[in-house]
Amino acid sequence: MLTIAGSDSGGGAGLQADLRTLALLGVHALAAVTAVTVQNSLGVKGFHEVPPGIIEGQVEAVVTDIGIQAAKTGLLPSAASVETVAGCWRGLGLAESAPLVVDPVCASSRGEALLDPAALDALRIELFPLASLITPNLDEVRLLAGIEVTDPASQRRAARALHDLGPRWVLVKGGHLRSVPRSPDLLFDGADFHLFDAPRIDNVNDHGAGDTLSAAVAGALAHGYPMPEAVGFGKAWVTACLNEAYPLGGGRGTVSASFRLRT
Ligand code: PXL
Repeated sequence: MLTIAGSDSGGGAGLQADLRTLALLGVHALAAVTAVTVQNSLGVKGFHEVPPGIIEGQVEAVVTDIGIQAAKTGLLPSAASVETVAGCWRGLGLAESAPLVVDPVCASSRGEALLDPAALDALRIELFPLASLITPNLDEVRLLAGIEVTDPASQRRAARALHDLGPRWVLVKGGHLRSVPRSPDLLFDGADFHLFDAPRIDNVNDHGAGDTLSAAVAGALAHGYPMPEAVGFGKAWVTACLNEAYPLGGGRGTVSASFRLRT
């Protein structure tokens, strides 16, 4: 499968989280790099966007030669990069052949803004209609749908509003829903709601959790799981990874799938 994502030099989130997750799921990961972040456990210090033509070249090179069963997007750092990926999807006819998970990365888990308003518009207008699944957290729901999710009713309202933008499925993640004791993720296909409820793991070392979830879901789709089962797998996976998260440097550490390496 293909991940289209940014590099995190701290090794916690982004492309590095995707590659780690997919390797453990037995999925060969093709990688189109969208941005290089200068980052450590304390924060994002710098940023270099990969030119859209090079993003397009990477996608086209691997899709036309190797082929994909599924794909995910992580950080798409500008409107131009979002439009480029959407253009590749339409041009290569991928919407029909490979499920696309769009993780609408808008801010880091430390709250640092990573996208400007034009890029948010491009996500909504160009990419969401091509997505099999979008996986916003509650900060991203606020930025993308203008809805403040505070309880299960507003979580359902947000899922409907985001579904209206065109993705086949929406997963409104509940990890940041502080009004309830657990972490309820709500999946919606325009007709039915599926709730994926798990214990909230209050681990400060949660860098890369969202990327790990969307990579695990996309990896499960690549293995042929139907969407609700793929989301259930991803939710269980990221919960286990939060349980084993470890500290790094002087700031925030990262989620870990070391449980997978025990015999
Ligand atoms: O976790 C979201 C994310 C994704 N991709 C990159 C990031 C981050 C958060 O910092 O740096 C490259």
